[in-house]
Amino acid sequence: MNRRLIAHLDMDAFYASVELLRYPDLRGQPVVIGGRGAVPERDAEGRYRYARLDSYAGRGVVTTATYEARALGVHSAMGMMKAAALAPHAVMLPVDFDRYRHYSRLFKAAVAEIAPCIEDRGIDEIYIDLTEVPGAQDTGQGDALAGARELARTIQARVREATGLSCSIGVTPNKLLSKLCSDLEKPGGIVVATHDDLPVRIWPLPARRINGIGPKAAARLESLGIRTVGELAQADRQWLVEQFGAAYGAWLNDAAHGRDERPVVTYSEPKSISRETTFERDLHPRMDRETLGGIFTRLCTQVAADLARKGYVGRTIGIKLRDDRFRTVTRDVTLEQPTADAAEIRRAAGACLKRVPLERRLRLLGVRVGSLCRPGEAAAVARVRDPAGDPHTLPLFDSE
Ligand code: TTP
Ligand code: MG
Ligand code: MG
Repeated sequence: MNRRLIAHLDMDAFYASVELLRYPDLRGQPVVIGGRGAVPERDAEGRYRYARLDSYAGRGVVTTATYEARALGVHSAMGMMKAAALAPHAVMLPVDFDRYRHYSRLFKAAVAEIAPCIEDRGIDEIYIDLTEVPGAQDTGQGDALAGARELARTIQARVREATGLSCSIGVTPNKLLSKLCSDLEKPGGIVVATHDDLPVRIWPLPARRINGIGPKAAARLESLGIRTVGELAQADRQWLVEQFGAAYGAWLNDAAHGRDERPVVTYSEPKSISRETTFERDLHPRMDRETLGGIFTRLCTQVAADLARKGYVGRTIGIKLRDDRFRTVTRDVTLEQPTADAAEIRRAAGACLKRVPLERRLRLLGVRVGSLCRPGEAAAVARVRDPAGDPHTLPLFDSE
């Protein structure tokens, strides 16, 4: 039987690397992507003039940074002001999602030419099932994984050829380990590993590096004296079940031992489509009523356009508010019929808003549409739903 070979591929400093393609003179420099600044313009000699972080004032966050900026302590999700304190001379570039989406499609298409079984995990990463790809199972002199290694190199080279960008790849028997391994030798890394490599390569890592151990679980583990994956692996399975419940406890034990049988799922429907915005300054529900109303309507219009572009309608309309104390509130409502209509979304979102006590200034507003389906399926879904009464049995109907 074929040995299971699952790859995880993640692009290196993705947004930043895409920007460096058009501003190659920035290579080797600390660069931070974030905020809504202006696109760089050329001076009289034709050289780009870049904004520096120390000129930034506002509340934007860093989406990503080049490895040179990371060396100064800057990282994703850090406030731009804080980043400016660490790296005042770093170049700052505004985000350009359309461009990143374009390169995302390009690299995925390039991989698909070599290995078609791909699970899309977001803008800059994918899982690839290499098990059946010709050559993947080849063994070389003293290297049972020579074929896998060679294939990973081929994929990496093909991605570079198609996009000019570098990526890192982990290849192991499963998704969990591959996701960990793709991150081990970034940038440009290829890590091929088996269960035998677990003690040396995986167990020293902090437990929170495992996809599925979030900040809360990590803190809980830490309070129980478990910091590394290895320490987690040593913990008694039954004890973990007692601490974390049957499902999660058992999963923690499996994860620490590198056990994961999840298949590579080649296609997935989005669960919801949403838009949100953080204001330049906190807005007061009454004093800034008009401004807020305008932003609210615009978010609904954008979500409606996103739905139309992606070809979905949705039944659950939700809102998200965050106040000046960072308290986040969500409300949603489920409609009789799914919709992609901006006015209808606006009405439903407005009804949700009425259910929130608006006492403090707001810093963020978001609108989402969930329970998505394709327009043609809407009627069929509604029909099947009634007698069954169980939305989970229905294809393409994710009740979240
Ligand atoms: P990542 O793959 O997490 O990061 P990266 O590609 O920038 O760097 P690495 O080499 O470590 O993989 O995320 C992919 C892109 O997603 C990233 O370029 C920007 C965006 N992003 C955010 O907008 N906010 C975030 O908090 C993170 C983590 C990423
Ligand atoms: Mg990445
Ligand atoms: Mg990623």
